[in-house]
Amino acid sequence: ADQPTREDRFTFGLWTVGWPAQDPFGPATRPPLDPVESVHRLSELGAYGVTFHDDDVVPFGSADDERQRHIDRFKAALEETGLKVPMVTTNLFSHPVFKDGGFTSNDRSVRRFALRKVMRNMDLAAELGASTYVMWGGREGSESDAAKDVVAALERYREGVDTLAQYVIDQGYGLRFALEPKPNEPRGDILLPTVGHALAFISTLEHSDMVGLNPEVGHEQMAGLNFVHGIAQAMWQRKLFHIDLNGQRSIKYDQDLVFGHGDLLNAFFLVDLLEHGPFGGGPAYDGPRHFDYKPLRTENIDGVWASAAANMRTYLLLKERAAAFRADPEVKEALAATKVLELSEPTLGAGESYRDLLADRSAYEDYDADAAGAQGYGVVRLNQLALEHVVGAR
Ligand code: 3MF
Ligand code: MG
Ligand code: MG
Ligand code: MG
Repeated sequence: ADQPTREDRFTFGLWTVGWPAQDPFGPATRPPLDPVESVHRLSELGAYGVTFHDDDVVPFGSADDERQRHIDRFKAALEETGLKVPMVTTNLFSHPVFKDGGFTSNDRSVRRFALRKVMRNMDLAAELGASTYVMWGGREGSESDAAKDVVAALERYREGVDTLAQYVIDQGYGLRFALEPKPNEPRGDILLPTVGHALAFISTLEHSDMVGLNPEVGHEQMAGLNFVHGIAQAMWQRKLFHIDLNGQRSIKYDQDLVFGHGDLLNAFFLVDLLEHGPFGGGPAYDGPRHFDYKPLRTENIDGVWASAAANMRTYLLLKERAAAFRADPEVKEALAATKVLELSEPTLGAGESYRDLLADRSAYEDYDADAAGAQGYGVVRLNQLALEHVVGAR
């Protein structure tokens, strides 16, 4: 059960296994990896698909014939393996032209170049049958509050996303956009820093129905936030279009650890929510289980493939543990004792208005607040049951 199959729909960014492990303090520790090799290896490991930035497949600045040659090789590998490309994205962060941003660069010509770069890659995404187009605005931000008019930048961000949505509509592409929030790194502060900021931004868009989120575990945790809460809100607003799974240990640089190698208990509740939906009912997540991690700089190429396998195995183990947790009669009883399910009951009765509430003496005048305040919710017992399932003690 912990051997991944295509039905598990695990996907990997080409840039994840392909990261040669250069960092700000030292050069690469691994040779470059051919995307064609990655496709074959990931397929053998049981992955369902791969995702990529334009520049992961076609080096920036390639001439047209060179570009086509790269695309053809990549497509041939997809055909040989049967791997899918459910999501595609754009690199608007590596080339120096984007050092002050893509959609929100102060330089208008850069913004126009960025939109063209995205449109060109969207054509390829549609051709490969992708359904999600991710936008991570890693250079959209600033280090100085003097050097960026954030109000104007958000207006340009909105203009950019709406322009691209119109392009999708006019071309008849089956693409939806997923914005990926991140609080910082590489910019000192990045625009749309959290799930909540991005959801608020989406509500201002002309084509807001076509735009959702691609939240990343580590990005929310870098901001000290609870990823499960962020995912729950995205689900509640029907905006969980895609997900970046990985691990992060507290508020520090973006670690991109293997999934589960950060906050394990939070990862368990995440898998539980994705697989089963909310405790009180509601749809589960039905998109790809996408890993955006970095094989540690200490690893050689064998370690790269071992770490890719570790992501999937961890997910499957947590999925199995979550199923056991949900099926455990003692957990069911503890959930009821904690009143978790009572939260699904509307606060007002059917047809009841605030007038009826005002007339209900039992709700206020005769209410025993001290008795309600004295009750225990049994949260620790429930949490311990979860922990015991995670460590295999139950
Ligand atoms: C950076 C990221 C990005 C995005 C990627 C796909 C390079 O922290 O997470 O990875 O996930 O651009 O949209
Ligand atoms: Mg990350
Ligand atoms: Mg990231
Ligand atoms: Mg990511």
